[in-house]
Amino acid sequence: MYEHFETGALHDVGGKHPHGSLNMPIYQTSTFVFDNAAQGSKRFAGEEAGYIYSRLANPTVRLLEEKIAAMEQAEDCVAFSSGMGAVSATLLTFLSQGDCVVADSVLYGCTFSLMSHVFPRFGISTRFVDCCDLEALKAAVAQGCRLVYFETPANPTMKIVDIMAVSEAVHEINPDCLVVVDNTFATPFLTRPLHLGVDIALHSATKYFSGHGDVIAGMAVGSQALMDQVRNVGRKDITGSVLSPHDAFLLLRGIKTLACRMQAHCEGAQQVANYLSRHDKVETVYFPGLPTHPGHAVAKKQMNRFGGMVAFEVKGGEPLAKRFVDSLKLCSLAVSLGDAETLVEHPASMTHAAYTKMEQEAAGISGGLVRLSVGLEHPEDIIEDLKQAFDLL
Ligand code: 4LM
Repeated sequence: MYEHFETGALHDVGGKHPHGSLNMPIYQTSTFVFDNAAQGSKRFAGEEAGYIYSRLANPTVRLLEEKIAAMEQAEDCVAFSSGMGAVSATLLTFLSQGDCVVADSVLYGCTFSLMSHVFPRFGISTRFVDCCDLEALKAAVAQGCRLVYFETPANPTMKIVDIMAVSEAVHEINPDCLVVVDNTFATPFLTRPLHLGVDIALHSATKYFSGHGDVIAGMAVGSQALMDQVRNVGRKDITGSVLSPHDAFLLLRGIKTLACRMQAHCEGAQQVANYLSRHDKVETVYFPGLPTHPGHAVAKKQMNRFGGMVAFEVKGGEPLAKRFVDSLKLCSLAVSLGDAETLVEHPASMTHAAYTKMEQEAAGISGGLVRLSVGLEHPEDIIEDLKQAFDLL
């Protein structure tokens, strides 16, 4: 393991690859041949190390898992074929009928949907709270809870949750209650949640890990004991949400440049947020790097920089927000985030459309809210595009 993040992201765990290949080969195989029946039985019994079948493990995917575990300074990582694969497989590994989840009210729309619409079908309930309100959180956990779940920065409002304060409060009430954070917006380059007391961190690796808008993938990281269960139950048996070796290769390529891309995303987002905060057609800017953001002090404590995501409310609400996004030329109107290109979307009608109007209001997702994933273009060009779109309002 290397001391500096940049070096660890570039140099492979475990050294050289076959034939001196600089990059890990793509082991595009579903299955692995045993020497004999005795060897096959031993592998199945866990008495001999070695590959069996790519739903269980694959060398290219395994290297990626080891690399991401090292980046998060976690004991292990399990890769999935999507971020939602990571979320659902991890949650279903640990939740049973009759269990209760306590979750923050601001979540990615499909995660919210899973908890509020799908889990009840299996007898799993969710109490939604504001994890910034520690008293409300403690009261909800004290009523009985198997797992606490939140995002920080949260999608799409950029709410910052104090990871250490939440982990300590929850574990004090119930040491067995799992604290799970979705670390997609921060990445381990900005925040390492396991150091701050959470049990499991999740990622949509579709976003910054890939960085190029060409892969759908997810990750779970945590202790060996927890990840063994996630791998053997949530991935192998429940969801079968297996990452393909080719997508693992693309992710290994993407994460070589994660550190320098994140620096540029953070720099661009800060400049864009500063510009927006001075614009008279903007009601509010949500970016943790602004001193006016309610989570600024906590963000300074738990993030190395403030990330590449910015949200803001356009004055005049939904009609003007939609006219604004329709007028952008450089920024692409698309969901997803963390790509090289700047992406813009309207959360209330797109990523968070699964929330009812009332739920959106409670979570602070207004019709005027616009979300920007600041890309790697020159920040002045992004600002110029925003300016021409505002001028048309
Ligand atoms: C989006 N997000 O917001 P896959 N966790 C977080 C996310 O933002 C997402 C996922 C998990 C968006 C997708 C369209 C915080 C996704 C789910 O899309 O399944 O890799 O990740 O624009």
